[in-house]
Amino acid sequence: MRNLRTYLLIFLLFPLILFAEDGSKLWLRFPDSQNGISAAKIISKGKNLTLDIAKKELTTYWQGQIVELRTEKSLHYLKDGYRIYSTPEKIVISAGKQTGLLYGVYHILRLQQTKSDISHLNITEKPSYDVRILNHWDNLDGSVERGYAGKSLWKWDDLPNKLSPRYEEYARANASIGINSVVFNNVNASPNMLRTDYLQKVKVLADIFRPYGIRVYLSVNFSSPKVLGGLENSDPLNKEVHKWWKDKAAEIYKLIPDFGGFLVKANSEGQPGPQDYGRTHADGANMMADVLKPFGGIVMWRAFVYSPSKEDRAKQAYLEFLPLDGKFRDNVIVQIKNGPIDFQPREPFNPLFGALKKTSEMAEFQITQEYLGFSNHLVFLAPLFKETLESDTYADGKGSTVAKITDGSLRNTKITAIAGVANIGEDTNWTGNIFAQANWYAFGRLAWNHELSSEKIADEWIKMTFTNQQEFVNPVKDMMLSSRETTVDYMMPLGLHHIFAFDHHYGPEPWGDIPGGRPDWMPVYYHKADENGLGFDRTETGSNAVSQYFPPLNAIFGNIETCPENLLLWFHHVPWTYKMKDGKTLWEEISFKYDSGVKNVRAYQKTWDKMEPYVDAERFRQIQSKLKVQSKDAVWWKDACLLYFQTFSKMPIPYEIERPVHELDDLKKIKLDLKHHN
Ligand code: GCW
Repeated sequence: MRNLRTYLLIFLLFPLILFAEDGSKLWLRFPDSQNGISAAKIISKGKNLTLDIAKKELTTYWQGQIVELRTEKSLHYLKDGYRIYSTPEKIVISAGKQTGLLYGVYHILRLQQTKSDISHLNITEKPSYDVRILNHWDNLDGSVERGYAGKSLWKWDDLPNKLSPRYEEYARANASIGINSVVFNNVNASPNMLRTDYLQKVKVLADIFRPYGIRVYLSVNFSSPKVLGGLENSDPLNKEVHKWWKDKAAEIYKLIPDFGGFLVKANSEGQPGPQDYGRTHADGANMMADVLKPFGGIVMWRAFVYSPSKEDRAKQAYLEFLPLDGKFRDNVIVQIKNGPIDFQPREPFNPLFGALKKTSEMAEFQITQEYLGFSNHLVFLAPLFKETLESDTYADGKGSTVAKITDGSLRNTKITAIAGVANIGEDTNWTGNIFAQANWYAFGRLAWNHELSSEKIADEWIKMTFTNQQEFVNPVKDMMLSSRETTVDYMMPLGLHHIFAFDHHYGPEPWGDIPGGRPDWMPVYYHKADENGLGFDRTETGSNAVSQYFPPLNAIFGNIETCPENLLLWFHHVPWTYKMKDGKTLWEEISFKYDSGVKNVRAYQKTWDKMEPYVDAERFRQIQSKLKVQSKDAVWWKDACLLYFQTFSKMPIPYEIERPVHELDDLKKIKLDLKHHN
């Protein structure tokens, strides 16, 4: 009897389980042609796993005319790109490689899903970057550094025998937006990653990903020869060390012939590196590059290096790497965070971009929201990514944007690449917040084509993920497009940075100054509030970080009158009474900024509540509830920062704005128990 009831229940619940709107489908919500009419007649020659996937996607989801898939040698110059054009009878997708055909198929499915005109197609696409890579900061124990979507997707204990279906779903999602490379493990890398048993697990994942056009890479620990190989040291100039890496490379390529290469964090935040042996970053990178070279592998060497010294942290990577320009092998690419400090809500671009004239450079962005409210806050990151990419470095004269410096169009760069630190975990909806899926999507789309506008990317994502109804698309798009600026306003307006709670970085702690702690990890190091004013003097009278920028930027940033106001406190220590362009004093301006951040989040709540008729109840509620948290957090940020800075400015919070609802002393007592796994 009981059994019968259970069966009945399962039977009744089955449709609910099947159609659960839990966000797991991401933007891949193509109408199933089983429910409609599949008109996909595919003409294609050849057989190959990638082509099989392309065909399967078409037969399952395409509802338009006949599609011909055709590889053409003459299109090799498009790399992973493709051509799509219409003839009266059919749509032709042609590409130099099968992966190009797969990307072309996702392109027309996207057009179908966004209800775009597909009657006269004439499209040629070539990706902006060759290597479009996600960096997972996943540890072998299943934790994820700075991960806010549950544990790691990679089940190392189950591999290589037990395979989660999500591995393939993940590969498909990446392929659908053009991501073609993956680093599985944290840059704070365990030497064990290179153990033979782990490499066998990696091989199995590589085999699943390969048909989706994805190559795998690993973060490696510089001390691996010593820790894993039992050698005396890991000195890059030690012949035995070189041999160890050479043998390791051979072992890897035997298992994974198309292995991409290594990502290395060395001599940074306690990680080992060549400097432990008096060698340079170039010595370390080149040694690895040499062992990978015969197999076609590359080294992505991170420039995120700084130590607690008298020198302004923002200047250190540049000082370290500039003397090494021209000393790196041609299969080394220096991976540079978008800003000079660390993925803050707003930073100027990193002055290393363009400065290394004889070295390949790539940008690293953070998709995971370490400094942007974790997976609780709705912050659409395309505008942040684009702000950096479109920044003019002036390195080779006007128009030397970060995008052009890194995509090879300005310089004859051997390798072109772009990296995003993944926000993906085992949560059902992959990213912990449905709107955070848009950041994974945006990174992929910009890696494919950095000229796409944020507006276009948001528009596509909303239509694919939710609905094409304009009543939904327009307000939600507005909300997404303004969300990054809103977050800057309630967290760190006008160039403020790194005033987060210690270690976990969730919430405000501008008063943070732990006695005996590393000064460059303390908020007071960054905002320098005192009775005169606020901000870090990086002009000639201060740390002179401005000198690391090419003219005319050094002068523009260095002059308080010409410095863009959204970076004012990054570069200047500004008097509280300083008159801003709108006539307000700095103190008033900053107060209004915090207030406007809060008001905008409240407005997002209203916008979202009105969207209820257009979205399924499940996703509606999830997002509604996240916005409540964001709203509360925004007030927390505003009160904490204004009440604290007021102890220096000694001026009233402008009477037009909402009064604080917290006591500063209470806010100072908040200690969240959010462990971060290093
Ligand atoms: O911002 C810091 C993070 C660390 C991270 C480091 C890095 C992986 O707080 O968690 O370590 O950046 O990028 O190496």
